[in-house]
Amino acid sequence: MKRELALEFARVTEAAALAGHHWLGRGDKNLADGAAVNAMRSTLNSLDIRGQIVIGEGEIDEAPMLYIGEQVGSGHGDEVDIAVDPIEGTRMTAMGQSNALTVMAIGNKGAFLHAPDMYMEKLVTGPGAKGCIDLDLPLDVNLARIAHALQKPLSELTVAVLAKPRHQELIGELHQAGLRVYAFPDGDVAASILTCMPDQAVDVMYGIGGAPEGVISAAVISALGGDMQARLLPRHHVKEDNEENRLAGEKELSRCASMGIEANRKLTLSQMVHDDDVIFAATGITDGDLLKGITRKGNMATSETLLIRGKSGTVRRIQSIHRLDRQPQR
Ligand code: VTB
Ligand code: MG
Ligand code: MG
Repeated sequence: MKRELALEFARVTEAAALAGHHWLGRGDKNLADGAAVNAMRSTLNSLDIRGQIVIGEGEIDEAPMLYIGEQVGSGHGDEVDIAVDPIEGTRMTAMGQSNALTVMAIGNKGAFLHAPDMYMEKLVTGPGAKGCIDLDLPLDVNLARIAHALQKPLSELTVAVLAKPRHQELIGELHQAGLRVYAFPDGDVAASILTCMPDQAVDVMYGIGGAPEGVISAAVISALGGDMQARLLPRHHVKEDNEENRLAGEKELSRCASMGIEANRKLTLSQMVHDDDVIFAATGITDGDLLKGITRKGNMATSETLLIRGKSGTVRRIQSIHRLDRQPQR
């Protein structure tokens, strides 16, 4: 992949974040998502790449997707696989809450695991504890190993956990065990990245969220030298075990079978991302721990983008001022 492409991808997430931000606080997740999807698609199509969407999103959020298998780009140039989440945090965008972002990971053909849109259990840690995690072992063993690797007592370990009902008991247990919990309402891609950022307190991210976002997280965690393991879970093992969820879960399991991956089985980082030549771009839509959100004043908008190249491990933050009255016609 040509290095110059990295900046082009930053322009893609900027465009999607700006479009999504237009619907900030208007109570409609799908309008926000649709706008971000359209902006992402048209910006991607303006690039000289032969791209294929391998990770999109849809069923979990019932969102308008950049669908899996969709071809993007001019049809000339590098052949790349693309994993997208045009808005990670549609609810936050619709409700005017923090931590919403646009994310995208690009790799060479075949770089990413092709996972169906279902739930995924994820355990993520930074470079300091790489090689210490094993999702087949109990969480407390993993946390003890991570604390040991980071040379700190468990009481100094900060674990980020999605604050969903399914994790309530776990959060209580972590408190009981004397750990510090960062319980965040939504957005586990951003929370996963915090584990690799030297200026952030989060050491571990654990919990069940979306599988597409899990593969995107794996791409950026591998680029940043952190570690991650995961496990695909059918809906009825995550949500209430009722008929509707069991039916949906059975469907997910048969999709797994047809894609040649097993659910309920540990996936290592290298099984999710096969190649470290990845580019990751994320632009903040609303203010968060990782990125500043979009601001608008008349025809001017500002954005902040995180741009990471796996090959060099370089992390860039790009602050932009956009003139909305001078956007190119694509
Ligand atoms: C959300 C969201 C996450 O997964 O938790 C979602 O906040 C799925 O969980 O960032 P629910 O269906 O229980 O809301 C993510 O989108 C991604 O992992
Ligand atoms: Mg989304
Ligand atoms: Mg999402």
